Amino acid sequence: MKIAFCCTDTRPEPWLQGLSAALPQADIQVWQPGMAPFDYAVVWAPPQQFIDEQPGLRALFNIGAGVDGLLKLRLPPGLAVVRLEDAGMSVQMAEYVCHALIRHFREFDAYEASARQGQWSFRKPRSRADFPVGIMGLGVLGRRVAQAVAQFGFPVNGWSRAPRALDGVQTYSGPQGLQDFLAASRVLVNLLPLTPDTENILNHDTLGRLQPGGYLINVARGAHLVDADLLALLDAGQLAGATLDVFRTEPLPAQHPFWQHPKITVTPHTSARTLRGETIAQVAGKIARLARQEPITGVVDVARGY
Ligand code: NDP
Ligand code: OXD
Repeated sequence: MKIAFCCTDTRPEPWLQGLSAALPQADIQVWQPGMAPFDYAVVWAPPQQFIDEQPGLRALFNIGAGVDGLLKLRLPPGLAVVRLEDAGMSVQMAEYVCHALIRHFREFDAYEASARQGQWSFRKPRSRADFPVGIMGLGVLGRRVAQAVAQFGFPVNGWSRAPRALDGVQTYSGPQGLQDFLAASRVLVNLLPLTPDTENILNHDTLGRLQPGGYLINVARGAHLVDADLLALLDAGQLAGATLDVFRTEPLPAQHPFWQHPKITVTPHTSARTLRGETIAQVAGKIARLARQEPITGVVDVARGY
């Protein structure tokens, strides 16, 4: 079988080595324009030319969880698009969200400021009951994050498209459940895929429905958030702060107001990185299953967008 590797901004050699070790019978090559047909492809942000030149692919393996970028390309109808399912990302996401949440809840920024001034000053303890955490998206990553947050004793709400039941989580679903979900939450964690239904979902109306002193943690995609609406709510004192890992334009442009805003923490799209070893094991396992005509999980519903 022939496998193309076509990943922008990724050094191919260690991937080729790892994939070849996992699939010794496969012929794996870095794609170049004009190459003969491949059976499968391992991709991240491939050019349209790659898709156009390889109409006979059996499956496209995205080495990330989100496929919004891939689905912007013109794909042949019926091509199986396969996303990464966890592969070591959910625990990273849980670490990141719990860190941001606890840093805010325990007021570590204020303690750091006091320490810089040599001040030994306590702050009044706050109650977890006053900081219900709402998680948008109860998929592979959202469920792991919900579990981790619940372990710390915060009340946890979750919102998904279809109704979901999750131990220790008050769940809501669909457009009809959104307002109640937001009204029940003070800290909002976004783990939705970016689709036509979810673009701009973090806006003045939705963020304004959070409990007073709301806090946003956006770890999904920059286009979920209306930047100006977040700034307006922070500056009006309606939201207490935000931790943002993803942005409409990445890298975040040097002049963007998020960089300098005192209530915003910026990180460079690093909350859950693709881990090469886990990813190769998952992708190679699925290619082997497909080659044996067995079913696989993680196939994206292209019409739904995730
Ligand atoms: P999943 O596909 O497993 O889960 C998606 C969840 O979102 C599901 O619960 C789904 O509902 C829900 N959802 C989708 N559309 C809607 C909607 N219109 N209304 C309500 N709920 C909706 O995705 P993952 O958990 O694996 O990943 C989530 C996202 O995280 C990725 O798409 C990616 O954008 C982002 N990501 C960011 C990373 C980073 O480093 N910052 C790293 C990895 C991922 P239902 O359960 O009903 O289907
Ligand atoms: C992903 C990402 O979707 O890294 O996997 O954002």
